[in-house]
Amino acid sequence: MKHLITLTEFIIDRQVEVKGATGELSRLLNDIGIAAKFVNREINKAGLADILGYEGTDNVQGEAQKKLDVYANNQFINALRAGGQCAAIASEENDEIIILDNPVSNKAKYVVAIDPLDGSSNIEANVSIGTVFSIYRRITDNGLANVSDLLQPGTKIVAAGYVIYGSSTMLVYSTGHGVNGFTLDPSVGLFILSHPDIRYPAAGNIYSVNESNYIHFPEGVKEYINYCHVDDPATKRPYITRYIGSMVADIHRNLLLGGIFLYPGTKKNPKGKLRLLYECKPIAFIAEQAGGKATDGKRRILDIHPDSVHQRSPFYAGPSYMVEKVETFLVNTSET
Ligand code: AHM
Ligand code: MG
Repeated sequence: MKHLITLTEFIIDRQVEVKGATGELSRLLNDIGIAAKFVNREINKAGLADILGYEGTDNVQGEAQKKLDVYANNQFINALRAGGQCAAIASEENDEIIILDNPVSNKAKYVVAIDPLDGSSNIEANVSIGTVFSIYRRITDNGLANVSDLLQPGTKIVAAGYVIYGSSTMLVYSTGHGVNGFTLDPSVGLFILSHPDIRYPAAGNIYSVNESNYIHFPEGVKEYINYCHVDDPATKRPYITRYIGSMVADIHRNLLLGGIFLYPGTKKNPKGKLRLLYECKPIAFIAEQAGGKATDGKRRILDIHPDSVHQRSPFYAGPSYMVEKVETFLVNTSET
């Protein structure tokens, strides 16, 4: 039988690639992998929520899904607290950052920004959802971490990735040396290296956008969408529309099959919907590591210095030439 490489083995084998790593990052990544397995287990039985009975729910439609958000958040926070390698966490689920105050965490080198369960509106329809995570080296000294540790530009990311809970569950991550994907074998409970060195395909023909917002999009985005519709076999157009409405799932498919993901601003919400710190930046890190590009329509996402934990940003990610094409349509406008 071929030797299978588990996530844990891989993390340890590759830890030398990270400058200054002494094992803490490996343990932190491993903790995220373990928490993801618990979350995966709960997601797999989400359809049974009403039958099995979730504590505190009254069979109200949607309540179990809300619980799953909370469950995932708690699971990741508890894993990071227990692991002791993380000093503070920014989560989509919490207004304020969580400062882990105990003697071990106070000495931890890292902080984590996480969206524990993204695309949660899709749970009740049994559609893929995901977790998005990123790890930074803290900038404060030992003691209590603070928000400045998390408000760093994406260029400071030490490791980032996502978990997709789909027809298979996969964990995809990078420490800045390429992107690798691991598929969970549920029978043995191990993430196994299944997608080594993921790169965007050279040519893509998928575009993923919530086109129902078309009328509200900036003119440049409308023009780009019109460009996607044009019949031009030489450039593989018209492109194929694929939109799940779970960013992780849309990004993952486009990474493997070749496509661009767009979440532009609109007149009503000029910054779009997605959150810079824990949705856009980790995905931008993966996109770049896979040979692609991620921008807010004008600026490289990883260069943007966040002002606040929950700030939003327009988001375009995919193969470089596809993202650059959108940018050509946005060059003469202030809207993105
Ligand atoms: P959420 O954080 O509330 O789950 O929202 C984020 C999700 C993304 O996964 C997805 O790309 C986007 O919202 C879809 O939004 P829309 O329904 O506006 O197309
Ligand atoms: Mg989210």
